[in-house]
Amino acid sequence: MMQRIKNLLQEQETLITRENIREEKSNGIITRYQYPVVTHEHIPLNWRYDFNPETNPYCLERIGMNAAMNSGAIKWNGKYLLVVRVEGVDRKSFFAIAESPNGIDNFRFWERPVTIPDIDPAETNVYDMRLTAHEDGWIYGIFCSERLDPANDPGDLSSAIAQAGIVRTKDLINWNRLPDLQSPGQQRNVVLHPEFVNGKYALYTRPQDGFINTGNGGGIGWALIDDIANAIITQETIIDKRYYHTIKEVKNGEGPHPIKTSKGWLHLAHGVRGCAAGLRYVLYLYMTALEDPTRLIAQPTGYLLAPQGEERVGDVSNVVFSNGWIADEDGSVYIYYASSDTRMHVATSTIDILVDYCLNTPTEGLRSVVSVQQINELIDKNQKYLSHEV
Ligand code: M1P
Repeated sequence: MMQRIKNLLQEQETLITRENIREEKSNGIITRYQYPVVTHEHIPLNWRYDFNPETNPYCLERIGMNAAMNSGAIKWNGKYLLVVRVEGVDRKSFFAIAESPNGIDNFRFWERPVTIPDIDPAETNVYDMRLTAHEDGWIYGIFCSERLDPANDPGDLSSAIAQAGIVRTKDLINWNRLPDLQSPGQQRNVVLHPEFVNGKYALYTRPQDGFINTGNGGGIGWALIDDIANAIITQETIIDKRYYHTIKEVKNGEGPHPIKTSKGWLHLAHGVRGCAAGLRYVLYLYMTALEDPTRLIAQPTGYLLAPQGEERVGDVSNVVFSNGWIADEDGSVYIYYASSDTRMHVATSTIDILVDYCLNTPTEGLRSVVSVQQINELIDKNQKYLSHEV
């Protein structure tokens, strides 16, 4: 093998096995870590280089990788798995599984990328898979399936159609493809609820008028599906609305499927607002009732996690996005998020802390005057503690 390949393998091994370090500074709700957990540099070298000196005498990278981002997550056989959205330098995304023994470092890709059965030659790009181990016994992956809009004017090579592709597996190696979700409009950020509801499959949806703009799509939706092998949305209700002058004014989308807690379903989502720099994506939490996952019971104001430091910059700057988290048996929660459509990170917390945050953070008041009122209420509550100190 060429010496350069040996050196590259060595460098990659050092990157993969680097210990991740907890950041000391925390608001008590989540803990960030110093290094991204997966980057395009983690992608195996034998996917990128031809190791044969005869056919690659200059030892050039033959297939370049651009990003490792928006990843689904699941705990599987005691390991923490990410179904990473890998994006090549050709702008095409595909899925590949990276596995870690502890959830915070040592993520290593499996031998080969995931092979998704091809059911339509017009499908051009696939991305952002949400994994759900459903009570029916299958593990489902729902992802965005994208193609050029056939109704485009000639010369318009940008307007596209987003719809939800559905696969299922029992071993995360062999994936069966089901027909795409049929929806009256476009869909991105579709997520399968892990339990049957009224005997039906339940989906979190994100109705949108166009490929980028949600238009009249009022927020995160909910739809019951009779047959997952022929999934059709007949009725959709909005359960988490968008509001003027909030972090989700422009659009929002369900992250991974919600975690079941004793106090309700705990949801992670992204919210988007516009500003002079473009769109700003942040992550937020909300809760719905156990017996009725469509009924909101907690809407803590503002964001849980926003891009900071190097997270702010990347291919699509000022973005954090999550479609994967893992709730461990001991109550720990690993929130996997991508920054700026470029790299993957982890933030940790616990179910108890996240539920406490949801139930006891003031609710969005929609006006500055309410924000000031909320601060004054907290100051008043704290008075007696301050006087004790003095
Ligand atoms: O570029 C930011 C994100 O934009 C889209 O998300 P949404 O549909 O909510 O706007 C997706 O393309 C996502 O992959 C991307 O990270």
